[in-house]
Amino acid sequence: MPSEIETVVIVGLRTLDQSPDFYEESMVELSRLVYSAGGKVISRLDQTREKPVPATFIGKGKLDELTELVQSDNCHTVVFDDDLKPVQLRNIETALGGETKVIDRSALILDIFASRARTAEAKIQVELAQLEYMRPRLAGLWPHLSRQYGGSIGARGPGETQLETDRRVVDRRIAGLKRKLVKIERQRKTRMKRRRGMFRVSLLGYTNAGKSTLLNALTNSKAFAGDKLFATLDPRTRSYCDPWGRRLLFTDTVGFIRKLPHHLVESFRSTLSEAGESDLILIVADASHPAIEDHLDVVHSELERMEIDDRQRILLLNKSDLIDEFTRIALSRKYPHGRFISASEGEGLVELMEEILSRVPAGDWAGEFVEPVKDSIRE
Ligand SMILES: Nc1nc2c(ncn2[C@@H]2O[C@H](COP(=O)(O)OP(=O)(O)OP(=O)(O)O)[C@@H](O)[C@H]2O)c(=O)[nH]1
Ligand SMILES: [Mg+2]
Repeated sequence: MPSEIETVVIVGLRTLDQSPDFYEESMVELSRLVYSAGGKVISRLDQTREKPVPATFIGKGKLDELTELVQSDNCHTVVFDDDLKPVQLRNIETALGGETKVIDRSALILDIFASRARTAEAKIQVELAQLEYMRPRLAGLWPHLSRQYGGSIGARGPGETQLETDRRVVDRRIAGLKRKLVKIERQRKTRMKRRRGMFRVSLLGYTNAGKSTLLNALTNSKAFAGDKLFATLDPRTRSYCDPWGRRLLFTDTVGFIRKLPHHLVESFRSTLSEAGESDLILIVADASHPAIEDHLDVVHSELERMEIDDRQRILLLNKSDLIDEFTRIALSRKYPHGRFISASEGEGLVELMEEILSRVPAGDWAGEFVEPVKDSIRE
């Protein structure tokens, strides 16, 4: 029902070092993130400035404009495309009258992750990232709340005491979650050891590029794929048996996105470490997306950060069914090593599988596939 959908105004600030195209893509992506979180963008506000205003992020005039917009459209939430400092968050909330929720892109992404996490591991990883994100913002929260409860008397003392208590509670919880993750990590290492000796392929790429669809097509399985950002949070590993009885493992991964909150990257590091153990990386890109170049930049810088940019890889220009001949020629000039495929329509998949199999080194590794791993593979 329309009245139940959260209505959102998105706000962006283009600093002069950002190209208009880059900025525009980021804003379009922010709308998709809002949609993926179950909200609906009803208005958008943009500002170009040399740099953000320390106290309020956007300028005073824009903030007034935002206040008017929020009131006239009766909107529930304002989402900023960049991270807000605690003080900025508080000042903006106050300017908007305290009734409207104000969040930034990181909080929105964390929210989507929280709603998608299914396995115990993903839930812990997301909660950890949320707490780490929230911790420095607690400081802003308390004076704000005490003001709401009226007057300034006692606002500092109890506020600070409460803040300390809250910080301790959050710290304890963070420590507990980290301990749990270490345990899960150990189990993961054992599982990965069992998989040694098998040829492992990881699918990496920007969110919505088609990784899960490709995993399904290559291994004839049914991992969830959907036209939402971050459809996959609990990556699956599927096995594939080639005509000679050799078994390969394919692992799907969480998609990347620009400005991915670093707490999330940190807590998902162990999940991504599986990719670090792989023999071959398939980089999946959405060839039909106008920002494919930016997407690949984000993916490559994440690979560098994960220190797996030295691995054998194949670049896949997916969704080839959606592009015209002109785009195809332009992309093949730009990415001469890229392979056009369509994970959903099947183009290029047989050839891709042949290419993958040709990279499996000869040797006796295939002999190690005794019965086994089935259950651990289908986690
Ligand atoms: N037309 C077309 N659509 C595709 C193709 N491959 C995937 N899609 C669609 O693109 C959307 C995203 O696909 P997913 O496989 O979920 O993408 P993903 O990379 O796993 O995304 P995340 O899990 O969010 O990171 C879905 O709606 C798919 O049906 C393709 O080759 N052609
Ligand atoms: Mg997926």
